[in-house]
Amino acid sequence: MSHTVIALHCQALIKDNIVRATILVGDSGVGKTSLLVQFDQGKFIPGSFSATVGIGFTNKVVTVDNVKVKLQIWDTAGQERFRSVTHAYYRDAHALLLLYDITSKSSFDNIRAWLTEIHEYAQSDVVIMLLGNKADMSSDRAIRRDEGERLAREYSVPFMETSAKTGVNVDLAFTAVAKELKHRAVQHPSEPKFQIHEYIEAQKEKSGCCSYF
Ligand SMILES: Nc1nc2c(ncn2[C@@H]2O[C@H](COP(=O)(O)OP(=O)(O)OP(=O)(O)O)[C@@H](O)[C@H]2O)c(=O)[nH]1
Ligand SMILES: [Mg+2]
Repeated sequence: MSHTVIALHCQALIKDNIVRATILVGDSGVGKTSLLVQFDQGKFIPGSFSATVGIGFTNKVVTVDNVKVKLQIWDTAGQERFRSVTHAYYRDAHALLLLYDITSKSSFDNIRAWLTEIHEYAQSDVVIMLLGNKADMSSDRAIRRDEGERLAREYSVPFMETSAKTGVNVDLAFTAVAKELKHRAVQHPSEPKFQIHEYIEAQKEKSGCCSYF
């Protein structure tokens, strides 16, 4: 085999096997595990809340522009006593979904502390997305959507409201991250740069369109 053929062959292998680590973080009870179960299995298990102990692992393959992106998703425990376990995973994460609960002001107020922690422990180029979860609970809403949008703008991170219960925007959150990671890994010179903010704005389901909000 010539060098060119070997190089092309290796490139194809890399293209077909993009593996990227994505970490879910946020206060206990905001719905990280529920979001992941909805994304992975398409279901929501109502009932008593069972807090994650330590960390959970799920692999999920997302196909982006005919390229398979394997997301290794790390579901962290939000409880304070597991914080040192979470810290150990930040460094190897390529993407990070940061959640708050739209019915919990304290989970929203803690986002700034989470971002400080992320900037301290994670890689500087980590893809960050802010998610306001439990968007189906409109009657208990404590944080308006525009407050989430404003905070996200302040930190230049994309934002959307999700519901692990109804599934609203759940696939989109993970797909947008997978697309960003794929474009970073395989950037064709002729291709325009992927704009995650624009993609999300065009795809997301907003208040007004759905009865959930
Ligand atoms: N209505 C509604 N309830 C939700 C949603 N997401 C999670 N819940 C509920 O909120 C509670 C906490 O959800 P979890 O997914 O376990 O929360 P977590 O963020 O993983 O919590 P830790 O593992 O302790 O960090 C559970 O009772 C869920 O059923 C949602 O989108 N809508
Ligand atoms: Mg959990």
